[in-house]
Order: sequence, then C-alpha cells, then structure tokens
Amino acid sequence: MRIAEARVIVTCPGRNFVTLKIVTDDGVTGVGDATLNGRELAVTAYLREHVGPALIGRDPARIEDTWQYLYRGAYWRRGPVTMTAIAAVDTALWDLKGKVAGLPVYQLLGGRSRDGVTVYGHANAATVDEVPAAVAVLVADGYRAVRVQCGIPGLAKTYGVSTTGDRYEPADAAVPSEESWSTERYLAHVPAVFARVRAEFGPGLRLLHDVHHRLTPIEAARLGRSLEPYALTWMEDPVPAELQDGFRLIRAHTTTPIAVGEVFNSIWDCEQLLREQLIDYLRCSVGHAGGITHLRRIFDLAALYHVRSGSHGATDLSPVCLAAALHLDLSIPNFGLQEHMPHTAETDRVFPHAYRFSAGLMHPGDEPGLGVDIDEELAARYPYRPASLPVNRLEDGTLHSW
Ligand code: EZ4
Ligand code: CO
Repeated sequence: MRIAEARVIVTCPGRNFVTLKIVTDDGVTGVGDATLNGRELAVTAYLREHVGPALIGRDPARIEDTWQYLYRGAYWRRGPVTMTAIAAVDTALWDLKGKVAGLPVYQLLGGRSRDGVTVYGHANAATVDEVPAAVAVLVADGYRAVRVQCGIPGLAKTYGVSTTGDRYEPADAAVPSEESWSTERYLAHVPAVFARVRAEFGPGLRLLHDVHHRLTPIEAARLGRSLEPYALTWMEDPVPAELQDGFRLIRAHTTTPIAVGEVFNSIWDCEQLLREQLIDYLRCSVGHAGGITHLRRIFDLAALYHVRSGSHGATDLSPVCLAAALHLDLSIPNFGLQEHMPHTAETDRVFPHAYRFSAGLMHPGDEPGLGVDIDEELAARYPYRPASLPVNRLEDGTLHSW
C-alpha cells in the first residue's frame, strides 16, 4: 500500500478549517486537522507545495519514519506552521492505520485507561451577576468542570466574553479588530467572580480560568494567591511563556495550579517547565503540537513530573482534531482534562463523527480509525473567508500581549 494523494481541503462552515486527506492506492483514506487560526493559508501552502509531493509513493504504515522525515528532513524545524502541517500528516496516518487494522485509534495506543474523557466547558458572562446563570447552563448540560470568564468593569469588550450571548471564539475581521485591556481593572475584579461561583455552586464543581498570557509573573503570582480560597483546578496561560524562568516567580508565591501550552508546538517548548516542575497541566493539542505521535511523547515526558494533560479544544480546532484528542486522552495514563466547546451544527454536518458527549464525559466511539471524516461536497459550499483574532491594547494605546 502506497500514498497516492494528499488533498488539502479548506472550508468555512461558520469558521475556517483546513483538513488534510491522505488517500492510498487501494482507496483507503485518513484525515488530519491542519487548521491554524488566522494563518490557515500558510499551512495550506506548506502542505500543498512542500509536504504533499514528498508523501506520494511513501508507505502509509511508517508513521514514525514519516514524522522524522518531515521534522528532521526539512532542516527548518519547529514553529506553528511546520508543526501544524506535520500534525495533519501524522493524524491522517493514524486514522488510516486504524482503518486498515479495523480498530479505533485508542486501541492502537494501548487501549483505554478510563471510562471516558472528562471535558470542561466555557461559561462566559458580561457581569458578575450574570455569571451564575452561565455556569448553571453548563452544569445542567452535565459538565463537571467549567472555565469561567467575565467582562471587566470599565472595559468595553473582553476577549472570550461574547457580546451576543453565543458560545463563541472570536476571529472576525480580515484585519484584526482591536480590544482594550487594563491589568489593574482585571486583577481587582476576578476574585469577586470566583467568590460568587464558589458560593453558588459549592466545592464539587471544578473551576478554571484563562488569563490569555496577559500578566507579568509577579501580577500572575498575585492573581493566583487571590484565587486560592476558591480552589481553582487551574489558572491558564498566566504570562506569555517565552520567558520560562518567570514561572519560578509565580510558583514561589501561589498554590493555584498552572496550565500552559496551547500555543506550544514542540516538546522543546515544554521541557524546562516540566523539568523544573513549574506547571501542573500541559495544554498542547494534537493539531498544533506535531500530531498524535509527538503529543504522546510530550505527555510521556510530562508524566515524569506529575504533570497532567489538559488539551486545548476551542472551536478553531476542527472536529478532526477533537476526535484525535479524545483517542489520546482516553489512552494516556496522565490525562487531566480536555477542553470542549461544541462546534456549530453547520460544522458538525461538514465533519460527520462518532464521538459523543454524555454526563460531562466524551468518548471517541469505536469506529475504525478516528471515527471522523469530512463531507467534501458539503465543505465546498463554504468558501474560505479571511478572519483574524483581535489584537489587544492598553488604555493608552500600547500594544499588549493576549
Ligand atoms: O484563544 O483557540 O483556551 N482556549 C483559548 C482559545 C484561543 C483560541 C486561539 O485560536 O484560549 O480561546
Ligand atoms: Co486558552
């Protein structure tokens, strides 16, 4: 069996997704997610122009060798575009291997280590008074873990907090829209949000919060300490993670657990944070961190340092990525939590899938491979629309991290 075609499909059923479909000379197919939010066509070109031609004629069974070929063989290593493209190839080859074997991918990874994958949902509200109702919706849906984000008094818009009431992840204008930020207003406000949620929902509900890389280490230390009474499961991306020594400072001041990794793309982004035990959850995704092969290697390293997985699963990661994540989550020993935001009905129709949600848990299903596909005819009806994440400025106009 040989790879005969590597097809890249770009579609926008509500938001943009890039999918790689590998087809063998016997007509077996495998899919991988190649979506990089706001930079979709860079990965598309990388796959179409550089990776695809090199795949033709290769043995699809040689997943590890193909990974090494695309990583070491390219000379230019790492980076989000490269690693997303490698991830798509790797994921598609695991899907294909599962179909050839007649087994779901989690069986190829060693079988299940748990009954289901605990997922967390997003509760977003404009004001503290509206937060309990937003959390209650998720609790009623069965979620046992909830990420809580709230508008900040004095700021017109807060990233991740919908102004329309929808569950959403923004990527709107072709040229990024601009939002404003105030660390002072934010730090003064967040503890009251969690005080309210804990008071209303008691100690049993797992609570999470995403800081979106907006603080300095000492500010993050203060936030973590101020949230200690509310026993969060994690404080996510408290600071930009290029300066990894900075996490020592946060660690020295707070017992609020720390999660990072959604923008990481290789094991080398994780190594210092793991080795120095500076984090508690690692949030790399199958789609952006080199596929199932590489992410499993990352999570194995994490396990040595008591770090659990908490993979990114926002709606800009396609159903193909979510399916792959669920197979990995089900199999690894050090699974922590999986992020889950339901895709729109349009997206779900373009990507028919076997995975399901029930009582706070997800299961990838038992179809051979990943149990997900792309309906290419339907996908063709949704042409690509340029869309970007917003940028973030301080109130005096200074561009800020987000
Ligand atoms: O900003 O997926 O935890 N989830 C997140 C998301 C990310 C988007 C970026 O593409 O932080 O909202
Ligand atoms: Co995040």
